[in-house]
Amino acid sequence: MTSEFVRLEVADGVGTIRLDRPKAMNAISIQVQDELRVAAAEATARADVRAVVVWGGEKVFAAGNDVKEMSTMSYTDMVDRVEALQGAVNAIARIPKPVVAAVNGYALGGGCELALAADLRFAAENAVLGQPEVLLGIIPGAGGTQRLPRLIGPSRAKDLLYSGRFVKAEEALAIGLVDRVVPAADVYTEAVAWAARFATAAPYALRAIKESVDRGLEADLETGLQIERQHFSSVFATEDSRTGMQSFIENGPGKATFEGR
Ligand code: DAK
Repeated sequence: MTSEFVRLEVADGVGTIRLDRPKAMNAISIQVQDELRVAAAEATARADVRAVVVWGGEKVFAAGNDVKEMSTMSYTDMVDRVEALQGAVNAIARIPKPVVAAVNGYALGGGCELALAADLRFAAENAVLGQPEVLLGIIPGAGGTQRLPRLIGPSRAKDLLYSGRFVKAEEALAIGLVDRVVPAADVYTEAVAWAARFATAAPYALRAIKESVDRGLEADLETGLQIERQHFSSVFATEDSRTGMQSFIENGPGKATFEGR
């Protein structure tokens, strides 16, 4: 499939999933959703992608799902599409590598949900986030009612979901919706710098951490600890675990060169 609005750009171990539909403020149409899934699959599969940045460019992250397209869809159209639609954002959430969203400008509705699917979010000082679906008479459908309360707590999430109000970067930082606020010109480079730290890290250990945290958060503590035990044991099957521990013994902490095996 040739992608028109979403591309994966890879440099120095970091893959950037770049949304590029500027005429419609990166609105996430069905085509964009399909292309996001393809990009997520490629970022997952490629061994030269060790960490991922999701970025919408310097002006806007994404103003939401494509309202014009959505307004033409019937109930049965939506029943047929809903899993695929949610699947695009889930595909980003399930990339088994560190993923950071770099948010310039608006991240609204499906755009905010896309940012929520990342492991963390860096925002520009001019970033504006929110879930304004209720103002359209609909609700978030790509994880907003689930990932947002898990991230910022149910009361704050309901305030945002019920009102549909926009949240500026400063408030987003205060409530934990974003993790770092930087000047607009620096958001992407800061996100790439964060991701680049993992280009030489042990990828199967990172994968096991992500899986343990994400799956564990969906479960009770005892189940989460069991998930952790399984992943903890499984990383002992990697060459990187031999390399890492041997390097510590011989050279001290943090000096291992990992082969990613
Ligand atoms: N969809 C389509 N076009 C959009 C758009 C969107 N979400 N947002 C902006 N645009 C278009 C505008 O229509 C306009 O197009 P032209 O008139 O030039 O053709 C162009 O982008 C520039 O927008 P504005 O003229 O409005 O620019 P402003 O700077 O004045 O305002 C704004 C920017 C982002 C504040 C405003 O455009 C706005 O409020 N946009 C809508 C934001 C919104 O409501 N977003 C939530 C959409 S609902 C699902 C999964 C997920 C979802 C649904 C289902 N399933 C799994 C089933 C998610 C739903 C949503 O995201």
